Amino acid sequence: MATIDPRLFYEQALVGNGITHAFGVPDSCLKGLLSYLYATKNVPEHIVTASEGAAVALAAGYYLSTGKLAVAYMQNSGLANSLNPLQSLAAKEVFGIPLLLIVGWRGRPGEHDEPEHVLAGPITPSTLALNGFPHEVMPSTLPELVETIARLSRVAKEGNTPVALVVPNHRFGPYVPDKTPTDGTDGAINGNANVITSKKYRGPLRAEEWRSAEGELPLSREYAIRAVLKQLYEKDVTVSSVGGNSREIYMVRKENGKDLSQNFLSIGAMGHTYPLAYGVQIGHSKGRVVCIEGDGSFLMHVSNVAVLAAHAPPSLIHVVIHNQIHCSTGNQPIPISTENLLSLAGSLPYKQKFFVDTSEGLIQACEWAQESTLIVVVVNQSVKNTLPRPTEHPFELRDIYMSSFA
Ligand SMILES: Cc1ncc(C[n+]2csc(CCOP(=O)(O)OP(=O)(O)O)c2C)c(N)n1
Repeated sequence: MATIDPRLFYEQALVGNGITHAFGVPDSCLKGLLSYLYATKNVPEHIVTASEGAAVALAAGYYLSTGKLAVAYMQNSGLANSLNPLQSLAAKEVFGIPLLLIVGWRGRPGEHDEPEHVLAGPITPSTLALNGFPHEVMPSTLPELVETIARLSRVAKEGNTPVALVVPNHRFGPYVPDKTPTDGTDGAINGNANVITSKKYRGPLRAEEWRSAEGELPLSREYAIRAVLKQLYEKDVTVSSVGGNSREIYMVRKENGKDLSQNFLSIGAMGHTYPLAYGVQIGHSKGRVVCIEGDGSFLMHVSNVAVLAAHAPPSLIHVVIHNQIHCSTGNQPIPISTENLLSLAGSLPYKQKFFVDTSEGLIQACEWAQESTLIVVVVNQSVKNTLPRPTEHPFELRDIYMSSFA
């Protein structure tokens, strides 16, 4: 069978259909296409993520600020890794965010493959079908493929849904790169950490010290969120994680009589808030994007932060609210000590890092944030007994948020 030239696929099938950005985790079925992307595209046109869920979240965020489809590519083994943000964020039943999955098809029936693909291979199309994601198998000629991508893009946009191109092995021909492949980043790693502490808070504490501070923390999560929202300029937007912090943002906006055009409340996709915010900032040049995330969510897929923060732009600020619990599900402790959480955060490649536990420290950190920034806010565990939940349909929340980028 003749193979498809990856460059022609990118130029004619993707760019020809208005798709210029691709995010994902490599797969051998996509080898030729990936060689082309590695050799010719840089961040943010091509971003290699630590997990497939982050690729979906990036594509979703990119859509919110640009109204354009992006590719999230993966091996079919990684489809399972991406299902949570697909099902609880992008699905037509939730926010209805169109994007194009390109899924390498290992373990295809009739082809000999490794044992780990024996279960997932044959059920790849039915997994997509079961989730209601329209999909097509990659055809073998370029004109057909251009048509297929046009059709899938149309279905994605008209149906507000993720769609998928399933790619059997050996369909892409080789691409011989004319420069050494990179990791897809601009090489910026681990700038100088700028760690400040408030008067009371002394930076990464030992566990014994931390215990003695328990109960004395002045800030609540709600107060921290109010303080961050007050620091926003007119063109700044937020992306917040599942659970109580999004509900507190909702509460504050409603009591101030404001609409939610500045705030994307990510009611699903736990752990994918930072890639989502990163995707939003790709299409947002007029202001900052502030990602407000609980510590449980942050911890869930922190490897994606470890990759993305290295090349995050100055306009992306990550605020992690450390209350030491999964507050939204009944206050279960998060399975990491503050000492270890701060050590972990301290090792991540943001250019500036602030650890604070007072409102003065938090406000100062927001003012000082000039580059890719992390602010860990250590808060107490007091919350209101009842927090409102958005009554608007997610489509309404999506559309009002997207209106702020018009
Ligand atoms: C993938 C996934 N796993 C689990 C949940 C259930 N869940 C909803 S909110 C939440 C806790 C989030 O904790 P954190 O991010 O620390 O925020 P907090 O509730 O403390 O404000 C959990 C576990 C979920 N929504 N999605």
